[in-house]
Amino acid sequence: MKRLLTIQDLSCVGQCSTTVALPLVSACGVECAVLPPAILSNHTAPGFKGWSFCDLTSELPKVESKWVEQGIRFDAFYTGYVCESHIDPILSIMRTCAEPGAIRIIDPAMADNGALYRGFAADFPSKMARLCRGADYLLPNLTEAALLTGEDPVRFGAGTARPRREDIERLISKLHELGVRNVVLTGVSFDEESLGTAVSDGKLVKYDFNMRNPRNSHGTGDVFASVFAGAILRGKSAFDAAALAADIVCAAIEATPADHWYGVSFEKVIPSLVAALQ
Ligand code: PXL
Repeated sequence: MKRLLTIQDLSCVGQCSTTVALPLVSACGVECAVLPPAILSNHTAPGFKGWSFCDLTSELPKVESKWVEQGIRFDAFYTGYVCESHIDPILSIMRTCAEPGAIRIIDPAMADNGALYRGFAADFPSKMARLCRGADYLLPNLTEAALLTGEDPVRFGAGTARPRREDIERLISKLHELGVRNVVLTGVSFDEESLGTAVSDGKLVKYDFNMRNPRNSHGTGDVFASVFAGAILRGKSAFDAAALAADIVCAAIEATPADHWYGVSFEKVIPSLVAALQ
């Protein structure tokens, strides 16, 4: 069994980051170790009125040295929502605790709908870009992709934005120039009805679309990235992993009760994920 380390916050309530990654990566049949660089009472998206934030930056080198002492290494790293102070310690852990050939899956979780999440400074994307360099798979949404490449996040990522194929492919080339091997861009849409991903290995861009669900759901990026990471470690191609992840996201949105506002009910679709990877 492959062993993956996910590094992203622990939001105690909210169905995002670590509380999504641990069950979904495990359901894929991949061992999931966790390293939360911060603990929050809940996520920071609108709906919650506030949040507590316990920063664990100073713990990261201590954890790393214990792992190095004991020869604990990982086949893959999957990072999500992190803050500026976490980036150098994470880069160090990904160097010192890697099995030979370990892969890096980076979700630059910092923005959506044309804007940075609350709490991030305007220059944060340039810090996140340092974490993206050397990624085997980079999983931005359109807003994050624009912010990482100096493009206009509103033009690409706001609700009404519908960039053309040539714009999408320019964005993807710029993401490869950051030092990324494979780009999996989410939130791509060329018409009203569909929403999908563009998957690029630097030579060819392939698109996959599902029916758009008009509901505005939170935490879907984390569901997508977690299933993608698990499926990659189970030997799927980037395109097949992205297509499976998108199907699971759609099913999770559909399974979510109408009055459930802070996340999606991914728990209900775990059986179909397990079956898909059997
Ligand atoms: O789902 C991304 C995410 C993760 N962690 C925290 C968040 C968000 C999005 O808002 O606030 C703490």
